Amino acid sequence: MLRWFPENISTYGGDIDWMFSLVYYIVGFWFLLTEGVLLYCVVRYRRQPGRAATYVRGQRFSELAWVLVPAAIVLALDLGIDAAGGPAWARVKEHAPPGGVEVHTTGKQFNWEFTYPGPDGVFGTADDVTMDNELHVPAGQNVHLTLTSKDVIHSFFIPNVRLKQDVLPGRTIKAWFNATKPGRYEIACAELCGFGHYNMRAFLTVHEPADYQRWVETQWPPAPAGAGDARPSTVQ
Ligand SMILES: [Cu+2]
Repeated sequence: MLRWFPENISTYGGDIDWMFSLVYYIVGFWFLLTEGVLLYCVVRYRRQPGRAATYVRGQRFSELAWVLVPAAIVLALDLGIDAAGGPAWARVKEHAPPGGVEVHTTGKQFNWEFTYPGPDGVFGTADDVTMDNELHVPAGQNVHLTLTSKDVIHSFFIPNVRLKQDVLPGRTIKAWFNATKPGRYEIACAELCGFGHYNMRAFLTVHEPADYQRWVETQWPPAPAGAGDARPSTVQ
């Protein structure tokens, strides 16, 4: 595994790291091999007195093979990587597990805005709770994000969770994660989005479930008298 990565705290992070390592080692191997061959040829066939360069027209099959064989190898490796990474990709991008906490996330120059449904459990009502640059979630539970942008293209990136998703104005995109280790982690924008891009930084706080419940009780407004309080259902 690649040791310089930030600590993985998400349930699918191991799959992402495995895919990254696979690509890294395959590309690394071929990079070293091809650069080695290139250096060898540069030295071995350097200009020498009395030796004329050979003009290769690339018409014979033995000459074409220098292009076709590497192209076939690259294609085979690409397909192999696709096949190996397919299940992990489907798990992360296509089959979000049900249940857990839902947060609407909006990118804007130059903040991340997080909106919770509030005590009534419904988005778009008066008791919604919105915070700039603070995402709080319970450990060990699915977190479903609905991502959009108010202005330009941003990219929502939590390195420790191995989640990176482009955020586009005019579109809502779903993403999910399940963070297993309580703590405070950095959220960044990974798309150059304007002069304040460098400062588009937020934090993910992963709480123990009981602490998350306490956070909800202290940070969210109380449920109005007589109205149902949907808060307990946010933590199963
Ligand atoms: Cu941005």
